[in-house]
Amino acid sequence: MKTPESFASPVYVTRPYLPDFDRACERLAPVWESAHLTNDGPQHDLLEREIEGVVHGTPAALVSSGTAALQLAFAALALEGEVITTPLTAPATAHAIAWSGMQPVFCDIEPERCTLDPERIERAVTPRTSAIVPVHVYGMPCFMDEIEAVAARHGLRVVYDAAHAFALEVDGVSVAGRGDASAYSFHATKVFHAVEGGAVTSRHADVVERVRLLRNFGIVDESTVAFTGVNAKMNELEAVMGLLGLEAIDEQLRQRGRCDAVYRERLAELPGIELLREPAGVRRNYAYMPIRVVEQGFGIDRDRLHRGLQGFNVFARHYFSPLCSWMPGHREHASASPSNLPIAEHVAREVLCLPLFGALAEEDAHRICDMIEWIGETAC
Ligand code: T4K
Repeated sequence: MKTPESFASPVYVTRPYLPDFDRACERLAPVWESAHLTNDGPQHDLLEREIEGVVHGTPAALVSSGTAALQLAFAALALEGEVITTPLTAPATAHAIAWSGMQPVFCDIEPERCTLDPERIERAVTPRTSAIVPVHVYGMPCFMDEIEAVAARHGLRVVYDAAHAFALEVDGVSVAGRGDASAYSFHATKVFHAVEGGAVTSRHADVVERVRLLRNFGIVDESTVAFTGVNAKMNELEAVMGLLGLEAIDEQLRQRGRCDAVYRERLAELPGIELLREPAGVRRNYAYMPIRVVEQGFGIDRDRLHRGLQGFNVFARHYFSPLCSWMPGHREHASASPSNLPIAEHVAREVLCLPLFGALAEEDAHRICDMIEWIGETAC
């Protein structure tokens, strides 16, 4: 096989969607004219309503980040004690639990989608457990029916970390209304973004109302502060970026889907490369393109492939290694023991997320597959 040609400029794991600059200026003009920059401005309120449309009418409250969405959802539900979660996630998930004064208790994942294993959750429940925080990691929906059945048996709340789940639907229904709440991230690296930002969605309208107060110090009006809130508001500039992003989201998702299809077609049969199975009945959002590099089949391990791709100017990422259970502040807990998390430990050593974003051309995805094939063939 001929040595593939490197990309002239770096290809990152993701690239945020940027609207046309003149269009952005046009949409920003009303903000300049009104000088209303934050605190429930008109752009903010418009985006909040648009997001409720995306999640099929589930009530939604915009916040300043996905991390704030988790923390405010926990506060709105008055969670305490222990919270069962996955170690294969961004630090934000476990950190948000800890910053809320709770103990993250790690439970292993299942290998099909790399989400929390419902069968293992039950063993982690103690009298101190108040909730389960599953993550729709890589945009793969969790096994929600099974998880919610465990929660119902033990009287636990379920807060989904939906940072990767924008526009994700199962059997035609948005995942936003599942459990007691979902926490979305609208960070620049996400499928849909507002530069920074996030949202709490919940089928319980009172939970969303509480988040709306919590994000603004608990202020009800000029004379009334209901409780101890915080500043977790999205501002008008971010809201405009979000509104502009929504104008292009369908095409962004379609292009991600086209590249995902190229990767799947080209890599499915490659020895030593494993893909997550596409679940039936799911409207995917193609948030990430995780592959597993099995050294025995591929010839070299994940880290060597990672470095090999860098040699071609391709900057894949090993999300989510380190596992949260390896991090100081979390690794001391008994549930963080590798023997408790065998599948997550395995995945963390093999996973590599390939570039996937709306501006990636199918041709580029093909070139990245050529590079992976070449690295595998020549490295042995
Ligand atoms: N739950 C889960 C499961 C999450 O994944 C996250 C966030 C959260 C909760 C919390 O949500 P937020 O509070 O962040 O809203 C990134 C993001 O910073 C983080 O939001 C995200 N997860 C995590 C998975 O990824 P890094 O450290 O990998 O980002 P960084 O700066 O290395 O960016 C990755 C690549 O993206 C760069 O190589 C180039 C490209 N990029 C990035 C940014 C920020 C751009 O092209 N432009 C940009 O502005 O954490």
